[in-house]
Amino acid sequence: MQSSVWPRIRSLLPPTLEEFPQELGPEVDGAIVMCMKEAAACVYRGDLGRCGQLGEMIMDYSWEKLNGRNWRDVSRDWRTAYSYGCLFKVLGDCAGGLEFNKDEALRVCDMSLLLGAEIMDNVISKVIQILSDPLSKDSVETPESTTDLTHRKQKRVRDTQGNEAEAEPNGHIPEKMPRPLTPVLCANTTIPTVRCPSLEHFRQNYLIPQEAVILDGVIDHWPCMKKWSVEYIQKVAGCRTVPVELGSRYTDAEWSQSLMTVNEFIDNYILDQRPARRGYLAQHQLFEQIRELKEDIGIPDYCCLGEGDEDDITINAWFGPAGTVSPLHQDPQQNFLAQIVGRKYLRLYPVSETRRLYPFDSSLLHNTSQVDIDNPDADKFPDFAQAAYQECILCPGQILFIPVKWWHYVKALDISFSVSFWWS
Ligand SMILES: O=C(O)CCC(=O)C(=O)O
Repeated sequence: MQSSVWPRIRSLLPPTLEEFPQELGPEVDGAIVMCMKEAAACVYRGDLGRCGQLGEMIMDYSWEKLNGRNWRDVSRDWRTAYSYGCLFKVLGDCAGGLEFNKDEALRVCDMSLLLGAEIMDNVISKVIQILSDPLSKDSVETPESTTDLTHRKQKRVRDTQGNEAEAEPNGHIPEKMPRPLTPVLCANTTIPTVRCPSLEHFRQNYLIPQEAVILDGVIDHWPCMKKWSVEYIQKVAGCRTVPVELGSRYTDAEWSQSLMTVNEFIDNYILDQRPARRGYLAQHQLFEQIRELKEDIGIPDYCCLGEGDEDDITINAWFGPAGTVSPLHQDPQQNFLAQIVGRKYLRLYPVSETRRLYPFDSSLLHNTSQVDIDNPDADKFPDFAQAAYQECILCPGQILFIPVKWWHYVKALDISFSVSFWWS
């Protein structure tokens, strides 16, 4: 018996083996080229089990090539091979019957989007679309990926302050992350807010003079403003694999990145906020990877004042718990930071203050200040206290314009989802 998705997935492939692309470049070992030819032949003679096995072999072998060197030195040929491995593995999985695990197939597709190269006119994204269709229901759902939170076995109890908390299996109630206090802002440092300014007003008063401003009322019509919540993200993206930043801030030595499903991220870092655990889904590929989320947002109209095309705009997702910090840093493009869920505190310093902010010397961190804004060391950074800044609490529905290269420090005051648009 075959899964119900199989006919739709099969229809994405060329009708004959002869038309199946042989796109592997010269860097790929002959043995892998042979595996790929054999896997393609298996598809057309209906031996999908073998096709899946070969796909897994190609994935494993190319994985070593992808991870054996610096990412920027990895050749596109091996990334292409990795994506073909993923495709064959998923074809094998999807053709299977009862034991077809949709979440595992989605995981493999995401690995291809994250690490591989685009193949066969973006076939992997098309497979994801079919797998994500709620009408394809014959797969095995694994407990970790179920969107229903009630499956979790941990007992809910009350902590010492009467708040509901989850006990660990040994009955210990974990210490909860204290919610950050809402800073009180001073009138003369507060970033001004304007409601729906005209393009010309924004250009004359903020873009040309390079002044920060909060724009109110310009994204009220984006579907995300009504739809997005933790539950919604779980529903549309829970089973998707994404990179997550682990650690309090990227300047810390123990900071790292890890791949996990959105559900794992939400369960372990959003809903379970222990001080020792910090995770941030901060990613510029998220909207390319998860099209359902991209459909919920727009592009701020003011981006048309830039010189680039819409395709040149980088859209980043920032999803994390209260207390998540992005250390003081600057970026090389203009930025519209749109706040969708929760509030964020931001502090901005103009480029002219760079000397007082003590950027790191290293080429990797030259755009990051050494000063810990929450706890500045006046002995090491004596001029920092004199640096002039502006600040704001960015609320849902607002966009903050951060001029190019302005330094910005960000702290989430609530569970927060923001979307930033880097444009020039
Ligand atoms: O929201 C954040 O944590 C950081 C945002 C940011 O740095 C950016 O959009 O450039």
